[in-house]
Amino acid sequence: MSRWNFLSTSFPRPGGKPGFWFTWIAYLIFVALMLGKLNLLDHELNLPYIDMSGIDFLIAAGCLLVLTFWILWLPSRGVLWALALMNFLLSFVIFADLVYFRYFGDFLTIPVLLQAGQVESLGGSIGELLHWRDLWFFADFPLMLIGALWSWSRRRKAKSGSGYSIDYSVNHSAQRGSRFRVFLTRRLPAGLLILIIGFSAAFFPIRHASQTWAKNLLENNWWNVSMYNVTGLLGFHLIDSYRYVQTEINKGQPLPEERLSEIRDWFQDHQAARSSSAELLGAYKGSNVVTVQGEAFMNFFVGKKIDGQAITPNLDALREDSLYFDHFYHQTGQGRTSDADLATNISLHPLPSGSVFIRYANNAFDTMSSILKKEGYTSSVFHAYDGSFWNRNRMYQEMGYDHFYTEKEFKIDEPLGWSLGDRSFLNQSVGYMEQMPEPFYSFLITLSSHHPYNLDLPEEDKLPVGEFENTVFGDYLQSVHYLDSALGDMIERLKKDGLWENTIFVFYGDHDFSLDERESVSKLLEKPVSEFEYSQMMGQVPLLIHLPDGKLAGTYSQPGGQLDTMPTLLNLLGIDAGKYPLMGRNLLNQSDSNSLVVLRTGAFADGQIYYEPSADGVFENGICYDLNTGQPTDVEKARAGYEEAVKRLSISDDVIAKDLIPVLNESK
Ligand code: GP9
Ligand code: MN
Repeated sequence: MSRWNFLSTSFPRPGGKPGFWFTWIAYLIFVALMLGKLNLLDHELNLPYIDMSGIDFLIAAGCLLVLTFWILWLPSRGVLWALALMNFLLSFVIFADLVYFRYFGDFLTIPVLLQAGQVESLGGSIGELLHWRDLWFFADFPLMLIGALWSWSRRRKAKSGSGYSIDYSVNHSAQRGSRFRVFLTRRLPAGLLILIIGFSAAFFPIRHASQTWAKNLLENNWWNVSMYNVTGLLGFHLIDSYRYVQTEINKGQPLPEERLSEIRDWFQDHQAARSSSAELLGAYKGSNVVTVQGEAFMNFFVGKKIDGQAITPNLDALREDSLYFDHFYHQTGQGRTSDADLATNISLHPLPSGSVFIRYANNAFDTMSSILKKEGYTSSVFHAYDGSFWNRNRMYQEMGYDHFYTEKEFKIDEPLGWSLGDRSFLNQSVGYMEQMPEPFYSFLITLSSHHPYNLDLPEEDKLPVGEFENTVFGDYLQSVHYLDSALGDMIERLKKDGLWENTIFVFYGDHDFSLDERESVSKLLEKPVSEFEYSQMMGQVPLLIHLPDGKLAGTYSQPGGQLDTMPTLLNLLGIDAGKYPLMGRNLLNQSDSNSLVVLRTGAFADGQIYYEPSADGVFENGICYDLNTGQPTDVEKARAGYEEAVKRLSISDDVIAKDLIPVLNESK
């Protein structure tokens, strides 16, 4: 027998088992199809640094072999079923990643899949994200079906006597013995060979990249896109799964003492940045706080007009006697709305993958609600939607709210978009506040301006959007104009019922609108918008803080971010935020001139520069922009900020993963 005998065998007889050559050919067709689909995905994503040729192709093929080598260990007939199943599964994964990427600019991860129940609610949006050409991903499915029917009909024929049949007179234990021999001499070595080839093709190039041009790729865990650029999609999912299991295993293990003291020192060193000047500490002690988080509400259109009509007339009026932060960044990650909520109410960074609300709802956090309750506040959160979305029911309990008003507690008298229209939502919420003992903290999350923005608005709420009529961008402007109008009504009511004079009113946007609309934005603003300017617009949301007496009003242009809201508000209420392990800074603290704002992607801004990391994760390949000119400048100017940004993200990740808030509070 030749030593290559594991490769030699025959095609199936009708009704007989498919031979080993047949298995190989089917397997190779499967590999070719999958690589074709991965190539198609890459083409659709159109990312730099990866083009599925050369090394990228080798890694993709290697990962595919590692994922599927075991199929060659199966008995012949099982091979076809396993290939069909894997084709189905992987095609689905590739396609799901594509759709997810079109909306979030990111890849699916295990933690995101654990929040998959939420995908249902994206129904309307998903329709917008599908294209007819996507059918190519499933073009081989009809062939698979024909193959399955063909094999089924041949087996039927064989059973009914025509053609070949199995010889039942053969001794069963002899059959088993020969099957085992076939496994040992053919299938086992074939599968192992494929595993070794696949592992070498994927592992060595990835290791080489992570030791050279993509240094620290695996350690600096902040941007899935840079990981994809090195590992390809399957490699990314393999590493993500490994990391998820590793995180789950590590959850219970305490941090080494040196790391803990490094973290303690960081909070200690930044205590002053969280604290307040003496004259502002407690300037509004005892005031109510009403914070409204606006869905997908960005900053680029605030104060702008379209055909002479203001897009945000009510915010424009509110800006007159409010603090308006016009370089305020959202710091969200995959947890979207829930991340904005975390940043604002807990002052920690979101995770590199998934949502803290879902992954770490059991942690003990210092929250706006829990801290204010110690000062005698009543605290409530309002969101007219299913209370389980983003695991809010559970998380809000841990965050120490007295009550969570979900859709069940609202009269759906203005159905709009996903749920109740913002106008009625805000109005009914104020109705609840009017009954509350003061002081109170109320946190409200709006929903009408959610993707895909195609609201069925009554005529009086429509903003004439001119050339943007019947476009997604036009719909978006309509939806934010509607939220602005609903806010106007809310403020009116707060003024009428006398709450306004004793309330700090806060409004900010949760994140960007998930659209690629640079051209439309430039038309709206009637000026060219550079790529850099557009990326800034995507990163920035407005923050308005109206103080009960309208003092300190003006435009604040130092960079700030959602993590900074909590320390800023606590100090105004007379609570020294320096005492708490928060990662944000007090936006009104003049002594801290650096005002570093770190985004989950590893990008950061300070008063002078904005650093945009490179998709390959290498510091030197990132771009450092001078904020005064908007032009790239020497990347070395960003080095210190970069090191601090990396440090902050990893500290925040450890604080969350190791549930460190109680530990840090103990050691104060
Ligand atoms: C629904 C809402 C969803 O409760 O918070 O917003 P999203 O996270 O998809 O922006
Ligand atoms: Mn949102």
